[in-house]
Amino acid sequence: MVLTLYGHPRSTCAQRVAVTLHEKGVPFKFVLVDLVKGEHKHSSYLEEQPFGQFHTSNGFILYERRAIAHYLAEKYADQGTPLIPKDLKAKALFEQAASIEAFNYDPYASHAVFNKIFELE
Ligand SMILES: N[C@@H](CCC(=O)N[C@@H](CS)C(=O)NCC(=O)O)C(=O)O
Repeated sequence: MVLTLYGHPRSTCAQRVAVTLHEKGVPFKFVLVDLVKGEHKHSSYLEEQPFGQFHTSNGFILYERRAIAHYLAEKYADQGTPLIPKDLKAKALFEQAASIEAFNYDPYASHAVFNKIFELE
């Protein structure tokens, strides 16, 4: 079953997953969820994603961009660009960088993106 990415093309969360799929050479289907029209808050959508945000499914529903990217990196470890190191210390440094991105960088960068690019705040 082909993996389907449900999201909006301008969503940086969905874009991150799309980049991961591209790097791993995984074909996928993109289904537009129109955030402007509020499609992500419809009851039918909330049955698959209770937070009303983007997600992926290939029969296995998954959300949270970092969880999806890690899942794809490990599921397709043997194809495309290697994304998560196997060596213990290299992997620890990867996890360190991932935590810095999630907790020290993204909270500030995402506000700047929303302010300066999307002008939403
Ligand atoms: N913690 C989630 C956040 C997902 C998220 O905020 N997605 C945005 C698009 S980038 C969204 O769908 N926003 C709509 C909303 O939260 O109502 C993740 O890291 O994937």
